[in-house]
Amino acid sequence: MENEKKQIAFSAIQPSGTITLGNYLGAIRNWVTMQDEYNCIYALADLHTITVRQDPAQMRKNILDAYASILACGIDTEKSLFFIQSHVHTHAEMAWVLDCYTQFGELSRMTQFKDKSAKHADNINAGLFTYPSLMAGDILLYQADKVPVGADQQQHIEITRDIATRFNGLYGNVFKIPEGFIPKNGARVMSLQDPTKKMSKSDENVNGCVHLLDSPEAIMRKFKRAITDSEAHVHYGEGKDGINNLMGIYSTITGLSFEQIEHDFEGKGYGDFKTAVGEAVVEELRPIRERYESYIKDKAYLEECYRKADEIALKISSRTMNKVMKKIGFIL
Ligand code: ATP
Ligand code: LTN
Repeated sequence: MENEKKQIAFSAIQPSGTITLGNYLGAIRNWVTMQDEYNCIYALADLHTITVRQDPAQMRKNILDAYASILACGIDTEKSLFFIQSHVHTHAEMAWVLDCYTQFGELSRMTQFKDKSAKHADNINAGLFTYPSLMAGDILLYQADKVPVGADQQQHIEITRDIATRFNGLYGNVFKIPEGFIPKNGARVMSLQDPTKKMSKSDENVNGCVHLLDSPEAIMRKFKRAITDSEAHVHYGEGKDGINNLMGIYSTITGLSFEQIEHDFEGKGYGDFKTAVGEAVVEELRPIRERYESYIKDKAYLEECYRKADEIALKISSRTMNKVMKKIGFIL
């Protein structure tokens, strides 16, 4: 964190269940690679998870599991800050302030709000609606330049930029206007059972979603059962959502281009290809699962990591928070 010349990257993930292959390929893998080039600040967005009802005991477990999993993916606490959002009170404060600079109309256009309110029709709470201003606050508090996320978060990055620009227009240059950092490959991993839908932590169909901590057997089974089409010819094309998705996953992990993959699987059937994709995923996730097993046993170490990061995050974010309060007219 010492090198002030480096740009700042900020991102967060909700500890709302077991981390998926989609979260990993779309976001976390980039968090890891960005650590040398950027000053990286990452958070577990636990405040965001209560927009959907959570069981308290399960939520406590999910938070620690997600913390250990992300360390296991390669987040190095010597290089990056990795803190817990609810431990840093400026996030809730900034969310309230930004709520008052965010328009009802623009929040109504958020597709995640529309999707989640359809899915949780019995609990369309105000937090679900104002979720983007909490997220905007997360990013703006740290004056982030880049926000590494999957493609589904593009709209939330746009609204963050709009809110920041509006605020700056009223009070001068308070916030850095951040940019999304969305990978070319892996930005939108689809469900293995319904490749028109994104792979999601909260998918009810367990076969559609590969979790970071799945056993090799479970991973292979899920890929072997992946929905494809009847053509049995490995190539990228319109109407081939299942194969396109598998090719995307394979290409992201191996670094092979789509042309190379098509060439390598010329004359081979979908069975061979599914096995190859499954094996590549198993090998990518194996060391992560192994490291997770050792981190999760050491709760004292996890606590030491997040307490240290929480404290620094509070210090950094308080600078922006105080500036915002002063500009608005609060007496400090
Ligand atoms: P939930 O199902 O609880 O809404 P989620 O699986 O969508 O959760 P988030 O915590 O909302 O996960 O997202 C964390 C990060 O992972 C974000 O940067 C998001 O863009 C990325 N991400 C989520 N799902 C995918 C996916 N299927 N493909 C690529 N990136 C994804
Ligand atoms: N809303 C994000 C998680 C999130 C986030 C953030 C991502 C919360 N705060 C700040 C980037 C920056 C999601 O993935 N659903």
